[in-house]
Amino acid sequence: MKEKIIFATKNRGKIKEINMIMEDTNYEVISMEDAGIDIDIVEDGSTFLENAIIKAKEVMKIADCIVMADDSGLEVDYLDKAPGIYSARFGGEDTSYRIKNKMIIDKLEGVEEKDRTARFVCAIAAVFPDGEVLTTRGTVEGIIIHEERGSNGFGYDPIFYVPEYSCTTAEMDNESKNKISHRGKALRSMKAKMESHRNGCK
Ligand code: ITT
Repeated sequence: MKEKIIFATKNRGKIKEINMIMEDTNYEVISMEDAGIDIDIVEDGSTFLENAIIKAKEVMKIADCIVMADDSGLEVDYLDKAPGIYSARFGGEDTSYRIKNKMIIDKLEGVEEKDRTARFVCAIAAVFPDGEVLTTRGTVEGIIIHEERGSNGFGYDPIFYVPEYSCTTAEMDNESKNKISHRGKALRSMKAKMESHRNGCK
């Protein structure tokens, strides 16, 4: 039987991507909602990693299995790496991504291609019932384009163009995005670390 992991997120886009990556493991990843956990977590860390640990530990207080969480976001170099850890709150928590994306595009008005560099960052924390914490991080580099393109993915995907693939992450299917994405990379590293942890290595 597969071992259960609760992924401490309310973001359905993330759960969809995570389940695809964890499919071939001995773990069954379930959302907080599926675990019947409905709590609001204050993400008051100063880095992606601190926030990921905060989320996982907060849920661990009321869970009986491994809890994993990620904190992720978009860093735009021209905006001094904003919105960064404030990506979900940028322009207001309840503001649609159509508007948030437009706000980023507007802030980069007139900015040359070479200065439109950005990256998605993802930090993942896995907290075990014995208190052990494993962490990983992944990034993907891209540029901010001038208008939204594509309807897959979520959040800032429609304005995040990956030159290597000549498309935005919203124009990739889930499988392709997972192969190159910040979350895909961080999660595959986490899979490897958990395998070593299972075998008794640090
Ligand atoms: P949880 O905290 O419940 O997991 P959240 O959406 O608030 O959900 P974060 O705090 O990690 O998640 O905020 C990340 C935000 O960064 C997310 O809402 C998106 O706006 C953006 N983001 C992260 N990964 C992304 C991706 O793969 N594609 C597009 N946008 C992404």
